[in-house]
Parts: sequence; structure tokens; C-alpha cells
Amino acid sequence: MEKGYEVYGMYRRSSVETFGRIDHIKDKINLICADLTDQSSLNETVKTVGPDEVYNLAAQSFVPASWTQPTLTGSVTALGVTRILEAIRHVNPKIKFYQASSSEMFGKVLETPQTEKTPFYPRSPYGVSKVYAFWMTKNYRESYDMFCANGILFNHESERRGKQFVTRKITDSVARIKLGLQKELALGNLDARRDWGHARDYVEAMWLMLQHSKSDDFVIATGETHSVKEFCEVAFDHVGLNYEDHVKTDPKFLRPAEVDLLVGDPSKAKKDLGWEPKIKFKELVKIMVDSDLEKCKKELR
Ligand code: G4F
Repeated sequence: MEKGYEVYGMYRRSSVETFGRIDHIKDKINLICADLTDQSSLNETVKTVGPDEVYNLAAQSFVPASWTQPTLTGSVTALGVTRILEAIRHVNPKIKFYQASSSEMFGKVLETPQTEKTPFYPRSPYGVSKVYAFWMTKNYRESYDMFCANGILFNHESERRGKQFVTRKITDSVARIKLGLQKELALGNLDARRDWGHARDYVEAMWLMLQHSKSDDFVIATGETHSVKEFCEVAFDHVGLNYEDHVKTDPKFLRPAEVDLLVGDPSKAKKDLGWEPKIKFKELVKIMVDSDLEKCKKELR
């Protein structure tokens, strides 16, 4: 919106409205009800809106849920992308398309750091679905000469992240523990390492990809990797607590197959798009902890 776009957001029908995270802008955007599992609703949406650019950030995006709902994950996260591509192809193949591809595609990594050339080895039904969607995006680029870009985004977080994901689960608990609302925090694998950046920086990269002279695939990452344990250390330390006094492990949060280490090399994005992340790891953690402290204090008041 700051760039002067007229923005349309697509949402799934539900018996209860879940627009909490867009309350502050809801009146300034246009919301259209459609579903990635329903081809005709996508065709109609693309026809009605007549967009110049489509950003697909929709997915069943929680990795653990992809083992309990593998075919739903495939239908939404994988085939949903083909449905959007088909809608675009039939309505107006000149529309530019951005696909939110994921570092989860690298899974059991075959080289470090991961680049656009690193082969994929997905470790969950979610990762497998994202690999399919990646290749379909590339395939429509090559088969139909459509502008289809893949952003291979490493974990990007913010104060608006869902509380099931590890970063927000930690920062929300840190705030609650600090304010006496909670005593401990149960986590799974503390040794998993991720390349965590701030979503604000990464959304800028998505836009840059669609302004580039040609459609391509780009790794978007910070180039730094940190463990879940380190995230805990920094988060608890920020409010004057020691994570070892509060964090315990619970096997129920372990995954059937883990992605142990992710770290991306964003050199191509830097060279071709002039993109660089601005927010560093420690700053990200502090932003999230401070925001959760504020939210909890408000709750208490
Ligand atoms: O925060 P997570 O659930 O994110 P994950 O699985 O890396 O996936 C996120 O990033 C991907 C990009 O690489 C996206 F494609 C995807 O949609 C999503 O946004 O888990 C991060 C790590 C994992 O290794 C997990 O095993 O944290 C570890 N972990 C340890 N304890 C935990 C917990 N994860 C969660 N969610 N909850 C825990 O208690």
C-alpha cells in the first residue's frame, strides 16, 4: 500500500472471522473470498480483480501439521499453486506471479550454505509440497513464457508470527514468565539451527523479484544460523532471566524427521536485486520480546 498499489487480499470462508492481524488496514484493502482447493473461485477472483501482480503466500504452512494432514497439505500447498497458475494462464498470462517457496525444500541439506543451485532434500510432507510448487512455478515460466518468480525464503519472523512457531512461542512465554503469568516453557529440539530474518525485510525482497527484468529464483536469507537454544538465551537474557531456569524439553514437540541446519547464501539477491536484510538476529529477538511484553501488560491491565 505504501508503494501506491491497490491491494486485494484473498481469504478462506470460515464461520468465524479471523481478520485480527489486518484489523488496522482492513478498511483500506479489498477482501475477496476464494479457496486454493477450488479452481473456479480462483478463476473468478483473477477475472474480477484483474491484477498486475499476484503474490502467493497462502499454504498449510505449519510443518508438524503436514504429518497429521499430509493430503490436505499437498492439496493446498502443492496443487493450490498449480490452480493459481492455471487461473492466471487462462485469464491473463501477462500477470506476474510470486511463489513463496521455502528453505524447508533443502531439508536434510546437501551443502552449506544453501544457494539457488543446492539440490532439494525435503523432510516433511510440507517440504515435499513446496518442492512440487517450486517446480510448477518454474515450469510455467519455461512452458508458457509467464513471469513466475520463486523466492526461496528462509525463516522470517515478526511480532505477528503465530504462537505455534518456535520464535513466537519463545517470546510470548518469555513475556508471560517475566510477568508471572507462566512458569516454564516446553520445547522440542533445542539444537535445530535456523537462519532467522525479519519478515519486513523479506516482503521487500518479494516485491523486488516482481520488479526485476526477468523472472528467476532467489534465496532470501541473512547468511547467519542460530540454534533454538541460542534464541532462548537471547530472549530470556533480554528480560534479565536465565533460560536454563525455565526451559524444559518435551518429546511431544519432536518431529518424525527434523531439518537440523539451515543457512542461506543471499548473494544472488544482493547482486541482482540490490537486496540486503537490515534487521539482525539479536534485534529481531528483542523486537519480538518487547512486543509480547507490551501485549501481556495490556492483557493484565
Ligand atoms: O518455528 P518452526 O515451527 O519453523 P519451521 O519448521 O522451520 O518452518 C517455518 O519456516 C519455514 C522456512 O524454512 C517455512 F517454510 C514454514 O512455513 C515455517 O514458517 O520450527 C523451527 C525449529 C524446528 O527445527 C523445530 O523442530 O524449531 C524447532 N522446535 C523446537 N521446539 C520447535 C519447538 N518448533 C515448534 N514449532 N515448537 C516447538 O516447541
